[in-house]
Amino acid sequence: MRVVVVSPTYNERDNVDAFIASVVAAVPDADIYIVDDNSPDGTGQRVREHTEINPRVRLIARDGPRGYAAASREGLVRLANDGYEVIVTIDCDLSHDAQVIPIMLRHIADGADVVVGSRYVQGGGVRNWSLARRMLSRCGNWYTAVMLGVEVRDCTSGFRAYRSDVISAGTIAATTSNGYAFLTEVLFRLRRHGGYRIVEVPIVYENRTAGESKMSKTIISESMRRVTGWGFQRLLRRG
Ligand SMILES: Nc1nc2c(ncn2[C@@H]2O[C@H](COP(=O)(O)OP(=O)(O)O)[C@@H](O)[C@H]2O)c(=O)[nH]1
Ligand SMILES: [Mg+2]
Repeated sequence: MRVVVVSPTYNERDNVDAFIASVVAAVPDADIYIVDDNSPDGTGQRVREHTEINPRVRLIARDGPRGYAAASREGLVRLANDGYEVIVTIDCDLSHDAQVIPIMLRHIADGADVVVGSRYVQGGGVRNWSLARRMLSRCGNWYTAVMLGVEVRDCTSGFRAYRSDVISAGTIAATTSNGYAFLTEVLFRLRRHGGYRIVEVPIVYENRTAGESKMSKTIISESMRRVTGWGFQRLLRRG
């Protein structure tokens, strides 16, 4: 299988070295793409230095308005078009344990279309997250399940593996979210499309120790608005 690991970054200079090392250790044969939004802290420059010593590492340097969704969409669509068979998405802040990637790849080899690294299945969890952040994540997932009927327990996990046909089907290219709502939108669109096998594997999410979270009120309110909107769309289609 041709596998690529892609990570969107914004101000992750203090994490990117350890991140790349962890992915190389977990999946030495995979290519690694960092999609950087012109980070002011020089993340892109640091990645460029990696590309000179490791040909498996590549940088997609974006210009213009930044956004988790735009960077993820661009990376996924481009890499699917480049002919990779499996695309793994993972955060660069070391919250996601790269050692889980081989487990995800095994599920894909066994016939899964999408594998979601899940905090909310047996064996999964969260370490060092504030109570507020835990509540936000739990409530968000509960609301999403109620509104959208998506059966995935952790809809906002960005640690996933996609068989690239899933991306070529237009479900991901068609997304319109800006923030982390993108992650829910992808699952909602896959569900509406139908016929995809989505598997969850447990992950223990570690809160970042370097750099800052980009979670914001704008991102939270976008998620609430979007999930509510998709929920009503779903009800109307039924009726
Ligand atoms: N390219 C890009 N990456 C982003 C942006 N916002 C967040 N990220 C990356 O997305 C991943 C998750 O973001 P993070 O701030 O850790 O979110 P949290 O874990 O939900 O607090 C990290 O690798 C970030 O660097 C953005 O606007 N553009
Ligand atoms: Mg994070």
